[in-house]
Amino acid sequence: EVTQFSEQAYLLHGHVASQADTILSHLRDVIKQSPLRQFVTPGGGKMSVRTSSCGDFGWITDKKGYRYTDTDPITKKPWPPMPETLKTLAEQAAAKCGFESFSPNACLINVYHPGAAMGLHQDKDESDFSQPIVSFSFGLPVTFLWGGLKRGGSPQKVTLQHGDVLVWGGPDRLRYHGVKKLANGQHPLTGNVRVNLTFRVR
Ligand code: MD3
Ligand code: FE
Repeated sequence: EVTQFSEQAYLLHGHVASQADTILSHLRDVIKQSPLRQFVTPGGGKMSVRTSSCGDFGWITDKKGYRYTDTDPITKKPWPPMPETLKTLAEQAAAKCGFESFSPNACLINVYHPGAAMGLHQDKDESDFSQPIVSFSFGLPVTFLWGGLKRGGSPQKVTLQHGDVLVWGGPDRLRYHGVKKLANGQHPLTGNVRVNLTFRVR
């Protein structure tokens, strides 16, 4: 079942739920090589979300700013490769929404514990905004917020659940978005956390 929010913004309900076990085991492998960490933003605040990356590039932030790098600043080694199954699933989801030539080279892994949230922001650290962003959600549900192309106004709310896939492209690629504070809970596959993957072209 597909919900279209806007011109080129789609929610594929439970689309990767049946592959969750496989995907999560690939992720456990990735974060053994490049551990989850809480970044400090240029403003000096520590992010509540725990993050890692896989693929040719990973997203980082520090006092100097937000950017993609080809090495993990903790391990000083290249980011772990993007598991082929994950890349293929992301490409298939994008294709279902009309993005036939999507080939992500970065996958950002966000892990939310209860209390973690992500404020409204735009994803602007990539070089080609004509490329969509594909996200997979696992584990605990959260309220996702999506707004307009400018700050201000009240964002729309939608619950993201285990196995849900979002695809944002075209004009919707630059919408403000975020997630509300994660509530306590338990999920059979992830325990007390929510896991979000975002596949991008740097
Ligand atoms: C809409 N992550 O990593 S995923 C992020 O749940 C991020 O961890 C959130 O925002 C999370 O940057 C939301 C869904 C998502 C991702 C990117 C988008 C929605 C988007 C880019 C543009 C518009
Ligand atoms: Fe984002």
